[in-house]
Amino acid sequence: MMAITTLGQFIIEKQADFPYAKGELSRLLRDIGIAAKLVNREVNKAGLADILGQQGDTNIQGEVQQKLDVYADMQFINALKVGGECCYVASEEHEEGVDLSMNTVSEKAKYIVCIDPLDGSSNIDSNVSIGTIFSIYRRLYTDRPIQQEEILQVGRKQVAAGYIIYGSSTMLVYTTGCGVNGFTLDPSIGEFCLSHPEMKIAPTGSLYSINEGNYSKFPQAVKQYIKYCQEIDPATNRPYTSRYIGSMVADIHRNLIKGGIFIYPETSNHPNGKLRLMYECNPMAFIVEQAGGKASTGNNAILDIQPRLLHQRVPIVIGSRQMVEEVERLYLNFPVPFSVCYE
Ligand code: AHM
Ligand code: MG
Repeated sequence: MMAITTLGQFIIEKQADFPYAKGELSRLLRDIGIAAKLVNREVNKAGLADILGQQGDTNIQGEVQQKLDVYADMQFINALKVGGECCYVASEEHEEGVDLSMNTVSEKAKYIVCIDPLDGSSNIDSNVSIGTIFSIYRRLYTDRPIQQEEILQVGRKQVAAGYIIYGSSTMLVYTTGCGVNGFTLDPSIGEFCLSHPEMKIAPTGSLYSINEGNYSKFPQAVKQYIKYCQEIDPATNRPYTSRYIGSMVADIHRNLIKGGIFIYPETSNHPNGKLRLMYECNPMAFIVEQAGGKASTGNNAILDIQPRLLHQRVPIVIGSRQMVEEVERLYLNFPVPFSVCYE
């Protein structure tokens, strides 16, 4: 029988690789893992409990909040508050971040967490996979109240990032900058168990994921790439297969396993795209790059964008390295026609 490694054991083993680590990041990851299990429990019984449907409030993006969004946000923030390792949470559900540094337990906390507690929530009512995305930064100063520049750090400064996918099984996938590992929740023991060690994305693949309904609003480079995906060329395994769930975590997770590309570009009516830099694009970019893939706006590496706003949107092209590079080549031929300003 194969020995099981739980997420908790794995985190502790990895901490031993860093002799000066004091365990704070390990505890923070553990806290996120615990909250994920609580959210998973509610997601799983969503059709049974009176938790499906909308809460009646809108979040700062003007989107209607689903009840589960609110529940997930509360669980993650509570776990981070009680855990004491995080001093500030930037969440998709809050216009301003949540400052935890006033709590005695977190006043010396060294970490900042950016989180989308429940991404793809428009899929909840139809039982389609949804996810949580998180990103962790180290504080720059510990002798003053939290500064804006500490919250808006460039993606390359992430110390850890991960996602949880609530799908046909529930998985937690994360990186601390030394590769990517995936854990599947075993409901019989209530533990995330190492199931996908050292995940790697294939250099190329045959899946492309994009909301083609927006085709007429896409920039020329993306239109050309879609044509390229649909052309017949047995040498490059084309035509590719189109797969789009409409849940970023699920789309990127599938492409990570099978090889492929996910694109949410700028459009004529949304010149900065839809997805948010701080808690959607940066963490997914860190994970995919750590797995050997690439993440770009079409012109620039996602991880090199200097954030200016907490809820800033950016176009994203992410996945198998060679596929992303093909899109970048097309962007060189067709410069962005819209006024992309990454805000
Ligand atoms: P959300 O944060 O409001 O859930 O929106 C993000 C989601 C992503 O998961 C997904 O890739 C995208 O929105 C789908 O958008 P669209 O319906 O425009 O294709
Ligand atoms: Mg989201």
